[in-house]
Amino acid sequence: MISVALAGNPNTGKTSLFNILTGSYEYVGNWTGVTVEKKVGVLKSKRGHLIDLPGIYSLNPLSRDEGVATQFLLSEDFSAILNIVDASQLERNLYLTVQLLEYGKPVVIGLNMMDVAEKRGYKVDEVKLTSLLNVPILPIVARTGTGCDRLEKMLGYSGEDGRKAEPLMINYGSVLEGAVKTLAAKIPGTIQLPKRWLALQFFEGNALVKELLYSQMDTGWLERLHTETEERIRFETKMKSLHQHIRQVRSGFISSIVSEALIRTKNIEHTFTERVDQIVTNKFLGMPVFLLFMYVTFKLTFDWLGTPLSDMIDAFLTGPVTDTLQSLLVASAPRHLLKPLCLRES
Ligand SMILES: Nc1nc2c(ncn2[C@@H]2O[C@H](COP(=O)(O)OP(=O)(O)OP(=O)(O)O)[C@@H](O)[C@H]2O)c(=O)[nH]1
Ligand SMILES: [Mg+2]
Repeated sequence: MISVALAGNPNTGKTSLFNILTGSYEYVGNWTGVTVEKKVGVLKSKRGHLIDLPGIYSLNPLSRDEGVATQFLLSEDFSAILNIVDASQLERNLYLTVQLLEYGKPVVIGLNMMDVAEKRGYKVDEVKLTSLLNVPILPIVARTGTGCDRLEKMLGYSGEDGRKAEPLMINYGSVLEGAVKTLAAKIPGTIQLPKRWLALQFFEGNALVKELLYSQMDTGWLERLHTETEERIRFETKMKSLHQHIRQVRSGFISSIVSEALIRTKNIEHTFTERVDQIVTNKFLGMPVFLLFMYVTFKLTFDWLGTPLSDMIDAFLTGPVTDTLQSLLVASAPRHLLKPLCLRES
């Protein structure tokens, strides 16, 4: 029986693919320590289980919820990873893919949202991508199920025999490569996880990996190694941190792959949303635009609209509404009852 982890960025079609491959959930619970749903299903072919991991952009968790996928890689026994990639956001999605490939378990990539990519004027050359990443890649449409059966068959090839895949090797430069080797050699045999991946994640600042290594190794030595390596990286690469250096090397690797595997089929005019996005997410314009919107919202609420509106409502209630009610009451209710209470002055 194979056990496959379904991983990918948020909103890339994981649940759609999960439903197509399994039919239904066999088990729905919570991951330990967090209120994130844990969904496990049986593959329709009855070959094994599929585990739906929460959507993440990177294995370097920013919150406890995001840590679920990393915790899974650190503590669970599984045979393969099914990585779903949004073809219309290829560059961004490949960041997680690279981290998963560095782990060294068999990975199969389902290239989803091909229709969206096509609409945006892109085509992904999956044959090229397959050879560049050295991993099986299949285009799918998770919404309709197109290509999903073939993907499932590939999973069997990757995970059934429990063989290890060759991890992706990116060269992070002599300083970091040296430090990674030093650390990997010192990680005790009790931690039965890919040593190079652990070392890279440690230097990248992955809190869960740090916690694991600190619990079984000399904390002072680890901290010194991290600080010394970071200082040398700062000196040699002008990067601010190890995290930034690793991110930059990976992004360079991904850009070179994308430039070869992504083909522009037609020049599509930017949509209105994309043009607005360009302005509001701009490095320099973003914050002033945000403050301007906050100012306008504040002024609208309290000055331009709020005060005149509340004055109008007030005038309406104390004017015509009160007068009409007063006349109605005077006309309908017994005068001797109302007069002493509210109509004394009239
Ligand atoms: N156009 C298009 N839409 C798709 C495709 N696959 C899934 N979708 C749609 O994308 C949306 C998100 O799909 P989900 O399956 O919920 O994605 P997810 O990765 O589970 O999302 P999160 O759990 O929120 O991270 C849904 O509206 C799907 O119908 C596809 O191949 N093409
Ligand atoms: Mg989902």
